[in-house]
Amino acid sequence: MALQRIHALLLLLLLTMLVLVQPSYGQDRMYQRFLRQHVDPEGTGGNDAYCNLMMQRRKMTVRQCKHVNTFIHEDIWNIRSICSTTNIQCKNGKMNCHEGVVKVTDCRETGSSRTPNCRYRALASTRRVVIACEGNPEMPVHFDR
Ligand code: PAX
Repeated sequence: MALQRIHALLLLLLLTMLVLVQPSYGQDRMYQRFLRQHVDPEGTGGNDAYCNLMMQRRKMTVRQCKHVNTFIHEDIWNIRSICSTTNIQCKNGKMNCHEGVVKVTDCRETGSSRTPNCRYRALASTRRVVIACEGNPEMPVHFDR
């Protein structure tokens, strides 16, 4: 009887912990969008063809050509670890931004670009980036600069 109660209590504790560490639906949706738009750990990036293909593949050319987009070439755990660095101010004034140095490809739309044939100029570098994070545990939800 006592053993059954302990089992029930342990199960309840486990379920409570699972609920607590789950991101909310909205945050998870924003995190998934961040992954789609900004994370490409395998890619080396670097040239215009990469941007032209990836911007289309990651669905940023559907209704209009997204003007600027950065792909980060780092493991997702490295990117998530940026969220545990000191809070800094985002462009919108919120204090949930964090900075880190990562390998990136910045894709910038060219003058001749027209949807659906969006065209980009690529710039590969290792640079300081600023991302906004939310949730508990904190996860990236927005690329600030
Ligand atoms: P977003 O669309 O601006 O923000 P992006 O990376 O796709 O970002 P919704 O529900 O759509 O409104 N947001 C935030 N959430 C939490 N905390 C803070 N501080 C915050 N700021 C914004 C994605 C969602 O995050 C919310 C925001 O309201 C969105 O939620 O850059 C425009 C885009 O270009 C990218 C980054 C932006 O796209 P802009 O004009 O603001 O500078 N981008 C920009 C990039 O990829 N690389 C770059 O170098 C630059 C400069």
